[in-house]
Amino acid sequence: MSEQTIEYPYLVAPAVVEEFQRKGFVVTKDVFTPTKLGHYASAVDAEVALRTADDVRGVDEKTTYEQSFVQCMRLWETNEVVRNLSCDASLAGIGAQLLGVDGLHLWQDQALYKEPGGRETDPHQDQTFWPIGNANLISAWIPFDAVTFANGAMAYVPGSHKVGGLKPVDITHSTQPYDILGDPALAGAAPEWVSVNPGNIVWHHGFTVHQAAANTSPNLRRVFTVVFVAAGSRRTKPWPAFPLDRAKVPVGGLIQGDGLPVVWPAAKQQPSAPKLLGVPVGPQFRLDG
Ligand SMILES: O=C(O)CCC(=O)C(=O)O
Repeated sequence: MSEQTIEYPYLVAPAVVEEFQRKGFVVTKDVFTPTKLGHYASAVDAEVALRTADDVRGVDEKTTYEQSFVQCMRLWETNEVVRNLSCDASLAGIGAQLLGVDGLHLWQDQALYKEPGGRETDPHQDQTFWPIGNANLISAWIPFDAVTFANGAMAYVPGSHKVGGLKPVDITHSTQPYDILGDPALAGAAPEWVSVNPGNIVWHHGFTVHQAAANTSPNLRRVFTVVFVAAGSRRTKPWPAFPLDRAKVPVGGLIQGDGLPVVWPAAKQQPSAPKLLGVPVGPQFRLDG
């Protein structure tokens, strides 16, 4: 990859790339100005409000999983301002630099709003949820408010991305979640808590073991996440995964197609929304028919 010729809107210092590659997570500072972040946050707020308008339950009336956060997925598909955020070239360019890859597809975005009184998010790896094997995957965790341990900060197990996929954790609690922190591969390594101010972004690798604290504050913890997968990655298993099934990606096929736009290198034109939005089933989606 000829880095000299690539113009990144946000250039990541080599020490930050090195930290990400060593620990599997890192903070990038001042990615968005307060004005730009506020503009994006208002759009995500509006989309979350629209999608949850019928849900009047208090946090203690929700399922264990729902008590971790209000989860609204694929907001870029229905809101043009959120699309600008999820396809933002600064963001995707940072993801490419941290992973050390030439190209990225958007995998998914989602709002994760942890309500006051919301429980912790159980320790897990993201990538084992999806039939994509060892694909290079990275997630941007974008807080709209200052986040500390008291209102739901994340903690990451340093170096855990290097152990690869462990047993998947059922964070939905439909079965007893696997105690991944006790996995021998992690050798008892302790998660590191990360406080973060709005404008800054915490990045983690798809195999990094992470969790979030409960929200003991009186305020909503508003976070938006965008997940990118390296161009050239392939589907490895047949089990269902909405973005792959929608784009009709077969086992062994490249992860690309409608709903999986290339976001790095940045296109001159904004990617368009996929033709098929699917039917929402809670935060998830299924294909029609
Ligand atoms: O924000 C949270 O509570 C959990 C976030 C998470 O697990 C993720 O972004 O992968």
